[in-house]
Amino acid sequence: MSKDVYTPPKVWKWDAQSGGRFASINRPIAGATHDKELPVGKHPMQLYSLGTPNGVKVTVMLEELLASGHKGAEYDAFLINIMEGEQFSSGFVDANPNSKIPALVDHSADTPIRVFESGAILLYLAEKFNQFIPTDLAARTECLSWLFWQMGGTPMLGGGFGHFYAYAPEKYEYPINRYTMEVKRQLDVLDRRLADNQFLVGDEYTIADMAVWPWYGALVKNKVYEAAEFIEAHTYTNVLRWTDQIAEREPVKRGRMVNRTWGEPETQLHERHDANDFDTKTQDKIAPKSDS
Ligand SMILES: N[C@@H](CCC(=O)N[C@@H](CS)C(=O)NCC(=O)O)C(=O)O
Repeated sequence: MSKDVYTPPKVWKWDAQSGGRFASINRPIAGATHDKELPVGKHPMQLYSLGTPNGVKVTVMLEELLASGHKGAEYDAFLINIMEGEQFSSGFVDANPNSKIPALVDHSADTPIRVFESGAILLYLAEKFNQFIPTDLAARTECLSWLFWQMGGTPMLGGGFGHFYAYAPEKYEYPINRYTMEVKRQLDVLDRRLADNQFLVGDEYTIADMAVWPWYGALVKNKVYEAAEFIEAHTYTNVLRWTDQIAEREPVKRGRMVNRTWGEPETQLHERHDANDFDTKTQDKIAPKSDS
């Protein structure tokens, strides 16, 4: 237990940077910091994102829809450099008042429809194209339960465990213990579910898998936070089996490359405007390294 005890003042003031990896972009206020419109490409779907787990959920879904023959899912994926504060441009705030990637604007409607929050984007696309969400009420409800499980629970993994284990300027035992306990519990929830189910909703691959996989799959494969040994990832054998199975899908391989700006060059496609971009990749933007 740390000996440094913080006594909060009566009123918190924004007068010092907290340190840590994201200190430069953290602010206690919302809204735009500068005027700049978002670019708009040629396709119905305009995605403004970055290849973090939250971003990958959506690019995997769009690639899955395209692979299933839904031409209406053609998309332009523009890169939002969150370390440079591009999520605070007036255009981005119009698309997502919460200033976080991913944000989607569907231009196929008479009036463009904006969608923010990765879970809402997955649900919007699943309903629009009637795919990757079961039609049977019980299975659909199970799918939504797992989708909301991810959206509600993962801040404990990213903002809690990942932040204090990997990103905080100093290591403190108390928050690391608290969030490790919770993340291991969550992994056990998944592992038990996947022991007798191929996917989260039985035999059907759905948006629930697309939401959960980029986070928990990356965690057990040591692709976020370098914590696999610490959390004994090898013990979650069913999660590992499911992670590998999903990673084999071609649309998943493509989706995880989009808006990715770190790792081996062949794993990155900074922006995606055409299906051929995967074959003729050009990397002309300097962009941030960020897994979450
Ligand atoms: N609940 C949101 C979380 C999105 C989120 O946290 N995005 C991060 C990157 S993974 C971001 O844009 N951070 C920029 C910032 O906080 O200013 C979602 O699922 O869409």
